[in-house]
Amino acid sequence: MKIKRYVVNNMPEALSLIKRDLGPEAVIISSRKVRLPGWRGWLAPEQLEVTAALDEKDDSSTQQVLWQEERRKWAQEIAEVKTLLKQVTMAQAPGNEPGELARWRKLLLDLEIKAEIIDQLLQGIADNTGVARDDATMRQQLLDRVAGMFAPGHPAGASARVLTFVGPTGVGKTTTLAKLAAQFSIFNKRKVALVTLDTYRIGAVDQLQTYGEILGVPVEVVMTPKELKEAVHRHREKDAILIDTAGRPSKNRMSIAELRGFLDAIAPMETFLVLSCTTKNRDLMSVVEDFKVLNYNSLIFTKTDETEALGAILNIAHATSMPVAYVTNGQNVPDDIEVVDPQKLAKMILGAVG
Ligand SMILES: Nc1nc2c(ncn2[C@@H]2O[C@H](COP(=O)(O)OP(=O)(O)O)[C@@H](O)[C@H]2O)c(=O)[nH]1
Ligand SMILES: [Mg+2]
Repeated sequence: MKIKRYVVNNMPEALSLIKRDLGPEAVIISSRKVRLPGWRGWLAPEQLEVTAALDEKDDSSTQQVLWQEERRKWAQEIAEVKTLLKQVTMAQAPGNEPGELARWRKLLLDLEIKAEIIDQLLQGIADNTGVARDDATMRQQLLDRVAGMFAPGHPAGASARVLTFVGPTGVGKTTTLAKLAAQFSIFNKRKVALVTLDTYRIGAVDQLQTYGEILGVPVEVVMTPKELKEAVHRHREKDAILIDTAGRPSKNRMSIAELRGFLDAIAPMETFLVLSCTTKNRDLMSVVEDFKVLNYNSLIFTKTDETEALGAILNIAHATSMPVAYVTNGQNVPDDIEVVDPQKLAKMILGAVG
């Protein structure tokens, strides 16, 4: 600290001297009236003694450093809040997503995967700045997430002895049954019998009988629950009995209830709900509801060869929590059928997107 003392006639004189010597930052630390020493002091007018000081430590620059540090902290905190807000709005308003994530959402929508499922698939998949990862990483993560949404596959029909195929008209029940009958009897060397309840449609019995003849397996046509029970009993030594049903318009509860009467008579081990990938999502949703009374326990999707967008498989499997046992991809018996598991389904649905 620099201290200086002045003896002056008045305060304005002191102030100008202090300013000249110590600069504008100096402060007055004391002032008092004094007389000059000796007899002359008594004759002359009183003088003013002013002591001023200047703190040489540069306070202003220290203050500035502190202020800058404070500002840096604030800026950092604001940035963090901004990122957080961005993530929250992103989750709530898909329209605000960064370009990459919005592009992925569009790709998934094009596959006809439901918006709620897409939300789940994309949730938290971006890095913490809200930017989607690179394509390969995104694709792999989506494959894992889609696979994770499927109920674990089970070796469909591998050991079940009585298998029933239910579902709407024309989805491919009889064709799928024939494909499986061929696989079981030709490749797995299992003893197979076919039973049909489909006596509604002209040609339905013929269709199954033709397959039976080609494969060399017996075909039973039954008209009542009692006949069904007897037919199943007659083939008790078979490894697999595959039961075909008439397609029910899913809105016709009477006919679904009637079918239930047949199934109750035999309590099948495996009931497949057969659905076509070419059916609209909305209609598929009502089919899975309407057929619930038949206690189906796994799903088969047909006609994957007729559409590019297989999102329906995920939508329905997710809504029903049922495993998907098979998908079929063409009219050829017995080749156009595949056993599937969650990983395979994920690859099939995502296809080449990304
Ligand atoms: N493209 C294609 N057609 C299929 C598939 N499965 C069945 N179909 C055809 O769909 C039509 C109806 O099949 P069908 O088995 O009689 O159906 P159902 O009424 O459910 O028994 C037939 O022309 C089949 O050849 C498939 O996976 N892909
Ligand atoms: Mg049929």
